[in-house]
Amino acid sequence: MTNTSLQQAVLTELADAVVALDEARAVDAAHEALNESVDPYTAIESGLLVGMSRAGQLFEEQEYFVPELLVASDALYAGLGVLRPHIAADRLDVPGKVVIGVVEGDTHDVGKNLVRIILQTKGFEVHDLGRDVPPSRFVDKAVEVGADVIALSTLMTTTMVNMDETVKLLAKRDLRDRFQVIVGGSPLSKAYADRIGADGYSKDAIGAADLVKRLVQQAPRVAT
Ligand code: B12
Repeated sequence: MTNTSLQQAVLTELADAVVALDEARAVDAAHEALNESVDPYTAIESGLLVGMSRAGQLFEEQEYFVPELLVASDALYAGLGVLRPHIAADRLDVPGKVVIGVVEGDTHDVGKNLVRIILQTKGFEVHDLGRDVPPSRFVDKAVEVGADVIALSTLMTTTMVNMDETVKLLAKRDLRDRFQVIVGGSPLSKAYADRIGADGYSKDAIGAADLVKRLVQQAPRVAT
């Protein structure tokens, strides 16, 4: 096999391991990816995440149910644990602080965790509030740490409204101008971000890091 086809085979194996709900296989495939010099972020995006999206497809077809999805995300995290330390870290010229979390009512945190990991490897100081986070916790934490950016994640159409609620709460407390707000998650779009008055949207984790960098550079804030 050529180098490229070996690398492609490893990406397929990473995806298959997640679909097969097999943590040990995901770990082996992640090591194999590193041995074959596959870029770690490519291994995550074009390997592990492809597997998670196929598992999601099987959920929609009612072949997989919630327990299978939970084990699929365990396999994804197992592979991620091997790959994560190898993602190249950057040094930032403009440091920034980000408060991140999944909005109230939603417990899907794989995407939020990836965004956090990429932001951290890019050098940002990240305060992760976890999942099912009420609007007031985002606002209170951002004030407490003197954040530059509040990053909101959701995967469910039913909980998107809590992004809007968070932006409204900032306005109500006269804090809207103090923080940049960015949103992401699969049901979202730039149009939705604009509609609720957020400062940015990105469809993936790398884009999220570029967005945060741009927003912090545009309006560097001094922590209070
Ligand atoms: C895995 C999964 C689960 C796991 C979650 C495990 C975990 N710890 O996260 C479990 C099994 C727990 C689960 C539970 C449920 N799930 Co579910 N789940 C999924 C699934 C298959 C994959 C989600 C995922 O992890 N994707 C991979 C990540 C990497 O992608 P991502 O989150 O989109 O993140 C990327 C981008 O969006 C972006 N991003 C994400 N956040 C942010 C934030 C910012 C600021 C930025 C800039 C970018 C950004 O960057 C990320 C990386 O590139 C999806 C289907 C799918 N194909 O998406 C359904 C899905 C999201 N689930 C769904 C449902 C309905 C549920 C349940 C209600 C099921 C039930 N009946 O109990 C519960 C929810 C309970 C709750 N209240 O939260 C629906 C939601 C439908 C809707 N209303 O919109 C989906 C779409 C499936 C479907 N088609 O029906 N689920």
